[in-house]
Amino acid sequence: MGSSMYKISHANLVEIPNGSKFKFTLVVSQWNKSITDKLFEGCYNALMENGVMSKNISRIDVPGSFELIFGSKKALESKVDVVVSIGSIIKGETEHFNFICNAVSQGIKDLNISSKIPVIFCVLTDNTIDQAKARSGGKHGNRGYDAGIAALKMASIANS
Ligand code: DLZ
Repeated sequence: MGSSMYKISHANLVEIPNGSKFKFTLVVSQWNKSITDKLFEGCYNALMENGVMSKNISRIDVPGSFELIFGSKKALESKVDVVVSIGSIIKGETEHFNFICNAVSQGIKDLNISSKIPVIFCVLTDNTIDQAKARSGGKHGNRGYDAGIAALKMASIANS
Protein backbone atom coordinates (compact mmCIF):
# COMPACT_ATOMS: atom_id res chain seq x y z
CA MET A 1 0.00 0.00 0.00
CA GLY A 2 1.62 3.27 -1.10
CA SER A 3 1.41 6.81 0.22
CA SER A 4 -1.47 7.59 -2.16
CA MET A 5 -3.78 6.35 0.57
CA TYR A 6 -2.53 9.17 2.78
CA LYS A 7 -2.92 12.14 0.43
CA ILE A 8 -4.19 14.39 3.20
CA SER A 9 -1.05 14.02 5.26
CA HIS A 10 -0.31 16.77 7.75
CA ALA A 11 3.40 15.98 7.74
CA ASN A 12 5.82 18.20 5.89
CA LEU A 13 6.72 15.90 3.02
CA VAL A 14 9.55 18.13 1.76
CA GLU A 15 13.14 17.03 2.28
CA ILE A 16 12.49 13.73 3.96
CA PRO A 17 15.80 12.10 4.93
CA ASN A 18 16.62 8.69 3.51
CA GLY A 19 16.21 6.11 6.26
CA SER A 20 18.42 3.28 4.99
CA LYS A 21 20.96 3.69 7.82
CA PHE A 22 18.46 3.93 10.65
CA LYS A 23 16.70 1.52 13.02
CA PHE A 24 13.23 2.09 14.45
CA THR A 25 11.08 0.47 17.11
CA LEU A 26 7.32 1.00 16.94
CA VAL A 27 5.58 0.51 20.29
CA VAL A 28 1.90 -0.21 19.69
CA SER A 29 -0.96 -0.06 22.20
CA GLN A 30 -3.49 -2.86 21.80
CA TRP A 31 -6.39 -0.80 23.20
CA ASN A 32 -8.56 0.35 20.23
CA LYS A 33 -6.51 -2.08 18.15
CA SER A 34 -8.45 -1.46 14.92
CA ILE A 35 -7.17 2.14 15.07
CA THR A 36 -3.63 1.45 16.28
CA ASP A 37 -3.09 -1.23 13.63
CA LYS A 38 -3.87 1.40 10.96
CA LEU A 39 -1.52 3.89 12.61
CA PHE A 40 1.20 1.22 12.69
CA GLU A 41 0.58 0.47 9.01
CA GLY A 42 0.82 4.15 8.09
CA CYS A 43 4.03 4.58 10.06
CA TYR A 44 5.55 1.39 8.62
CA ASN A 45 4.71 2.51 5.07
CA ALA A 46 6.24 5.97 5.59
CA LEU A 47 9.48 4.33 6.76
CA MET A 48 9.57 1.74 3.97
CA GLU A 49 8.85 4.36 1.29
CA ASN A 50 11.88 6.31 2.43
CA GLY A 51 14.55 3.65 2.33
CA VAL A 52 14.22 1.93 5.71
CA MET A 53 14.87 -1.82 5.56
CA SER A 54 12.16 -4.04 7.03
CA LYS A 55 14.75 -5.81 9.20
CA ASN A 56 15.42 -2.42 10.83
CA ILE A 57 11.81 -1.95 11.96
CA SER A 58 10.78 -3.80 15.10
CA ARG A 59 7.50 -3.80 16.98
CA ILE A 60 6.59 -4.09 20.64
CA ASP A 61 2.91 -4.49 21.56
CA VAL A 62 1.70 -3.18 24.93
CA PRO A 63 -1.79 -3.59 26.49
CA GLY A 64 -2.90 0.06 26.51
CA SER A 65 -1.66 3.60 25.95
CA PHE A 66 -0.63 3.94 29.59
CA GLU A 67 1.87 1.13 29.00
CA LEU A 68 3.42 3.01 26.05
CA ILE A 69 5.64 4.78 28.57
CA PHE A 70 7.25 1.60 29.90
CA GLY A 71 7.25 -0.05 26.45
CA SER A 72 9.05 2.95 24.97
CA LYS A 73 11.53 3.04 27.86
CA LYS A 74 12.26 -0.65 27.21
CA ALA A 75 12.65 0.04 23.46
CA LEU A 76 15.25 2.71 24.25
CA GLU A 77 17.48 0.03 25.82
CA SER A 78 18.23 -1.57 22.45
CA LYS A 79 20.34 -0.11 19.67
CA VAL A 80 17.76 1.98 17.87
CA ASP A 81 17.70 5.47 16.33
CA VAL A 82 14.07 6.42 17.02
CA VAL A 83 11.14 4.98 18.96
CA VAL A 84 7.56 5.68 17.84
CA SER A 85 4.81 5.33 20.48
CA ILE A 86 1.47 4.51 18.89
CA GLY A 87 -1.86 4.66 20.74
CA SER A 88 -5.50 5.66 20.50
CA ILE A 89 -7.31 7.09 23.52
CA ILE A 90 -11.03 7.64 23.09
CA LYS A 91 -13.09 9.65 25.55
CA GLY A 92 -15.51 7.67 27.65
CA GLU A 93 -17.98 8.73 30.32
CA THR A 94 -15.44 9.21 33.10
CA GLU A 95 -12.30 11.20 33.86
CA HIS A 96 -10.13 8.21 32.87
CA PHE A 97 -9.50 9.79 29.46
CA ASN A 98 -7.85 12.88 30.96
CA PHE A 99 -5.66 10.86 33.33
CA ILE A 100 -4.40 8.56 30.58
CA CYS A 101 -3.86 11.41 28.08
CA ASN A 102 -1.92 13.46 30.63
CA ALA A 103 0.13 10.51 31.88
CA VAL A 104 1.10 9.34 28.40
CA SER A 105 1.97 12.76 27.01
CA GLN A 106 3.98 13.63 30.14
CA GLY A 107 5.63 10.20 30.19
CA ILE A 108 6.73 10.38 26.57
CA LYS A 109 7.89 13.96 27.10
CA ASP A 110 9.99 12.82 30.09
CA LEU A 111 11.62 10.10 27.98
CA ASN A 112 12.55 12.70 25.37
CA ILE A 113 14.23 14.78 28.06
CA SER A 114 16.13 11.92 29.69
CA SER A 115 17.14 9.96 26.57
CA LYS A 116 19.40 10.85 23.66
CA ILE A 117 17.10 8.83 21.41
CA PRO A 118 13.92 10.62 20.20
CA VAL A 119 10.51 9.18 21.04
CA ILE A 120 7.74 10.21 18.64
CA PHE A 121 4.26 10.82 20.08
CA CYS A 122 1.74 9.11 17.81
CA VAL A 123 -1.19 8.94 20.22
CA LEU A 124 -4.64 9.96 19.01
CA THR A 125 -6.80 11.58 21.70
CA ASP A 126 -10.30 11.68 20.25
CA ASN A 127 -13.82 12.27 21.51
CA THR A 128 -15.29 9.56 19.28
CA ILE A 129 -14.27 6.46 17.35
CA ASP A 130 -15.26 8.25 14.13
CA GLN A 131 -12.71 10.98 14.84
CA ALA A 132 -10.09 8.29 15.41
CA LYS A 133 -11.02 6.53 12.15
CA ALA A 134 -10.77 9.83 10.24
CA ARG A 135 -7.17 10.23 11.47
CA SER A 136 -5.96 6.67 10.97
CA GLY A 137 -6.38 6.29 7.21
CA GLY A 138 -9.64 8.22 6.78
CA LYS A 139 -10.56 11.68 5.57
CA HIS A 140 -7.98 13.43 7.74
CA GLY A 141 -5.10 11.23 6.59
CA ASN A 142 -3.09 8.89 8.74
CA ARG A 143 -1.26 10.26 11.77
CA GLY A 144 0.82 7.09 11.76
CA TYR A 145 2.20 8.07 8.37
CA ASP A 146 2.94 11.57 9.69
CA ALA A 147 4.69 10.04 12.70
CA GLY A 148 6.85 7.92 10.38
CA ILE A 149 7.96 11.07 8.55
CA ALA A 150 8.68 12.77 11.89
CA ALA A 151 10.69 9.70 12.94
CA LEU A 152 12.86 9.91 9.79
CA LYS A 153 13.52 13.60 10.40
CA MET A 154 14.39 13.03 14.05
CA ALA A 155 16.68 10.10 13.18
CA SER A 156 18.59 12.43 10.90
CA ILE A 157 18.77 15.20 13.53
CA ALA A 158 19.81 12.80 16.30
CA ASN A 159 22.64 11.45 14.15
CA SER A 160 23.87 14.83 12.85
C1 DLZ B 1 -8.58 1.70 30.84
C2 DLZ B 1 -8.47 2.35 29.51
C3 DLZ B 1 -9.54 3.13 29.01
C4 DLZ B 1 -10.81 3.36 29.78
N1 DLZ B 1 -9.49 3.68 27.79
C5 DLZ B 1 -8.37 3.52 27.05
C6 DLZ B 1 -8.28 4.11 25.77
O1 DLZ B 1 -9.20 4.74 25.24
N2 DLZ B 1 -7.13 3.93 25.08
C7 DLZ B 1 -6.05 3.23 25.58
O2 DLZ B 1 -5.03 3.12 24.90
N3 DLZ B 1 -6.14 2.65 26.79
C8 DLZ B 1 -7.25 2.76 27.53
N4 DLZ B 1 -7.35 2.18 28.75
C9 DLZ B 1 -6.24 1.26 29.17
C10 DLZ B 1 -5.05 1.97 29.85
O3 DLZ B 1 -4.25 2.64 28.89
C11 DLZ B 1 -4.18 0.91 30.57
O4 DLZ B 1 -3.86 -0.12 29.67
C12 DLZ B 1 -4.86 0.32 31.79
O5 DLZ B 1 -5.28 1.34 32.67
C13 DLZ B 1 -3.91 -0.64 32.53
O6 DLZ B 1 -2.80 0.08 33.04
